[in-house]
Amino acid sequence: MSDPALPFATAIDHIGIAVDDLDAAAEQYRNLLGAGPVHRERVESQGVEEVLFRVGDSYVQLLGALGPETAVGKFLAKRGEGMHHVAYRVDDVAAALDTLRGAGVRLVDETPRPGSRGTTIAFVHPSAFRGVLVELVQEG
Ligand code: V0V
Ligand code: CO
Repeated sequence: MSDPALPFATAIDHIGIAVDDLDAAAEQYRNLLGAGPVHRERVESQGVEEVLFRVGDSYVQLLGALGPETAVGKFLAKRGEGMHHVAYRVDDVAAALDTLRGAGVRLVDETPRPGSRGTTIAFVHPSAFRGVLVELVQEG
């Protein structure tokens, strides 16, 4: 079914977790993971503030909503705190989007956009991945 010459992704970049209180959640995760956050950033275009923890070559991304009408704000109101998305690291987001589009997968973003840490990202609709919202992340 899959072509080993064409791996979809090179790693799990991060797991996004929606939280009500970013400061409290960051403190709790610092104690649980035994290490402090490596990054904090407001991404106005996505309506979030994030706190990142490093785990191996991947991150845990705590997400606070910048308002009730944002993606994470609506998620929190509907479902409460919990896992919000899985982000796959890819070499080329635009190419990965083309591949998925060609496979008939429903996209959220038709074109790549800026993420945190200077990354380029795009979201794929949860219906394509069995109820899990998927993000594609290109570093650098
Ligand atoms: C909503 N649904 C989800 C979901 N959010 N399912 C799984 N995971 C999620 N995160 C379901 C919801 O339960 C409904 O299911 C259905 O989708 C429609 O829900 P809705 O509340 O009406 O939401 P929509 O359709 O307005 O928006 C859902 C999408 C939206 C996924 C399209 O959240 C979106 O555009 N997300 C992409 C942007 C984003 O999430 N940004 C924040 C992270 P039923 O009830 O119909 O079954 S920013 C980030 O990660 C950054 C910056 C980074 O990493 O660098
Ligand atoms: Co993310």
